[in-house]
Amino acid sequence: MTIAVLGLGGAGGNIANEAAKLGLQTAAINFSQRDLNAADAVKHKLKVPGSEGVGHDRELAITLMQEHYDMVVQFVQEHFGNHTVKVIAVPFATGGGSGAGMAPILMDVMMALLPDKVFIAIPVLPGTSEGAVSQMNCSATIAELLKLDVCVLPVDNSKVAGGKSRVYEETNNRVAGYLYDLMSFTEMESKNGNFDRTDLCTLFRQKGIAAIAEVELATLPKSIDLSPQGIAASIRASWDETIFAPIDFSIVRKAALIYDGQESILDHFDTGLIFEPFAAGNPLDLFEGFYHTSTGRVLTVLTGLTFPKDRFEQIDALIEESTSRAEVALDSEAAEYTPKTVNFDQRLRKVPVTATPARNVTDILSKYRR
Ligand SMILES: Nc1nc2c(ncn2[C@@H]2O[C@H](COP(=O)(O)OP(=O)(O)OP(=O)(O)O)[C@@H](O)[C@H]2O)c(=O)[nH]1
Ligand SMILES: [Mg+2]
Repeated sequence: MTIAVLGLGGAGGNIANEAAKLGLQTAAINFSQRDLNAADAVKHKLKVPGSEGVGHDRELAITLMQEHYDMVVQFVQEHFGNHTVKVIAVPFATGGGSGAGMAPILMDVMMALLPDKVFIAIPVLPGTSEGAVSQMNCSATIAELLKLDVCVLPVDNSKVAGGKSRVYEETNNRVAGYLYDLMSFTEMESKNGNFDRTDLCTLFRQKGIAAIAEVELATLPKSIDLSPQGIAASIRASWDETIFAPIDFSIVRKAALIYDGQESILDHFDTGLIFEPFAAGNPLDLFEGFYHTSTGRVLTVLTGLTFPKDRFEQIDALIEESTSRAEVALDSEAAEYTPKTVNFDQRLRKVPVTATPARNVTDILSKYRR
């Protein structure tokens, strides 16, 4: 099994669960036993002691992780230390506490202890309608992750339309599906060019931001242009429609271009045209795979991309906006409440001189006895 999935926190466990259903090797770590129970297809689970969930308190997750890191490290080594595991994908939400707190420390430690493995951090960015705490957890987590020498594949909840359940279902299934597909391609054989295990590892050993995109050439409208220009345009359009953070088109270091479809259009793939949006002279290292089991699916993986500044400026703006709103609320009279009774005619409040005796709980309860 080349790719294993280690889910951290609730969202991470959900993604690992989808991967487990596809047959990938998986494990999950959480402070919440209930979240772990929900990931019912995941075989190996670790409940870290100290708290039942951390309720978005990322600092608490970090402290507990520091206290219990021995057991966590031992768990990961036990299940993923095996030499058949080459790539460890680590999905987790950045907006919560558990996964967001655990991920940077755990990855930092595991990368030092298992230097032969390739790690992929898969942080989930909160939707733009989520609260300031989620946005703050997100920016703090990403800042820590970027300091590590690791490939970061940020899933972006704001890229999928619809309610929470639809967003989660779509993103979780796609992430698990892509990991599964990439692994499957490395196990297939083709006379026209293989995307092998070494390619997969080299691709993801690249530090920086990553994205995965797909397009089905066969399901595009009949008028689809299968000329080199047409195919390149379809692939480039798929880069704008991923479930991952928006792509910054300054630099791409490595890429995989995997085509699974009719052999006859193979010659129409012009990589110069396809990668044109990236500034000329990019030191792109391209891995290709051409298979013929499907009707025309193109999967592209881009790694070593530059940081999606605009998306994070949006997160910073959401944090600032909510911080300034909170400050206004604290400063203004709006935060004070003036009870109407203050202006009430005080004569009406005169209490009879004979005080009523204090009532005890038993008295009150006795009123309700049947
Ligand atoms: N894509 C996706 N996002 C999710 C999913 N579940 C939760 N989220 C997102 O993740 C954030 C909440 O993170 P959780 O994973 O629930 O948090 P946690 O790591 O368990 O941490 P605590 O619950 O605070 O202990 C929310 O902001 C959502 O944006 C999921 O299954 N898929
Ligand atoms: Mg949780």
